[in-house]
Amino acid sequence: MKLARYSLPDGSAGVGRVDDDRLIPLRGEVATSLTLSEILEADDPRALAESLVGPASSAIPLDSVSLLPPIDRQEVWAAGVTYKRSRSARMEESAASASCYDRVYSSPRPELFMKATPHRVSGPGQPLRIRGDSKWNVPEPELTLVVSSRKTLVGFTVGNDMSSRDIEGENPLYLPQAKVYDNCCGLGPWITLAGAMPPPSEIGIRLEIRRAGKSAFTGETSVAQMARSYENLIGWLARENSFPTGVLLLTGTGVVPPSDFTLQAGDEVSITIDGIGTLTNPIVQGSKEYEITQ
Ligand code: DO4
Ligand code: MG
Repeated sequence: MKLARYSLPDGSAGVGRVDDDRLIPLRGEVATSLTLSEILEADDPRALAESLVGPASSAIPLDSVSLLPPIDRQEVWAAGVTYKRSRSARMEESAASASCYDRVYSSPRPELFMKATPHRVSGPGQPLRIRGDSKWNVPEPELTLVVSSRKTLVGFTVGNDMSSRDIEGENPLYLPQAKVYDNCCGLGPWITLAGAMPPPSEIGIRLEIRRAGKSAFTGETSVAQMARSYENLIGWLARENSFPTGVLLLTGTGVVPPSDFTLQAGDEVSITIDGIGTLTNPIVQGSKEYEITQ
C-alpha cells in the first residue's frame, strides 16, 4: 500500500491511498484527525489505513491533487558512503579527507548525519536549492527508510540528499553546511508501506537531470550494491537516540555525476525507485548575497 499527504484546490488536505493514477482519501472523523506519521505509528499501519479508506467512488485523479512531502514532525537523518561509487567520489573530492571516507566505508560504525527538519524538506514539484555560496552541487538519489518511534521499519520513500561538493571537499568539518540548509532535501512522492516493497536485490534507483528540455545526466544503481543492510543502519541510528515522532533515514547514494558536472538553476531532477515511484523537483538558485565572486 502507498500512502500520500495531499491538498486540494479548495484548501482541504489529508492522507490518502495511492492506487495507480488515483488517490482515495482516508475518510471519517478518525481519519481526518490523524496525521500520516500517526498512521505510521500504529501497530499495523496497513490495517489501520485500510479500515479508513473511503469508497472507490471518492477516488480523485492524482494529477488533480497537490502531493505534499510525506513527513509531519519527524527528523530526517542520512547515511553516507554506503556504496563504492560514493566512496570513490568523496576520495576524488578531497585528498585531505580521502582516508576518512575510505575507512568509514568498511568500518562497523556507519557515517550518519542529521539531514533536515520538516521545514527544510521539499515534496514533489517543490523547489530544491543550490546554496548561493557554492559552485559545485549535485543531487543524491537515495532510498529512504521510514522508521517509527519504536525503531521499526514501517515504509520507504524516495529521497534527494542535495549536496554542495565544494564545501564538503574543502574540509570535512563543513559537512553540515554542505548538507543542511533551506530546501536541501527532497522526499516523496509518497510512502510505500514495508510489506509492499520488493527485496533489496530487486530495487533499482535511477537519476535523471534535465536541462533546457534535454537529458543532461542519467545514472542508475541497485540497492543490492549497498554495503549495509537496513537493519544495520537503523540499529546504529537508534543507539542512545530516541525519535518520539519517528525518523526518516536516507541510505546513501550510489549515483554521483562526473566531477565536472554541477547543477544549475532551472534543472529538473527526477529520481525513480522501484516499488515506490518518481520524485521530481525543479532546482533554484540560492541567495546572490552569498555568491562567491572569485
Ligand atoms: O560525507 C559525505 C556524505 C556522503 C553521502 O551523503 C552519501 O554517500 O550519500
Ligand atoms: Mg547522500
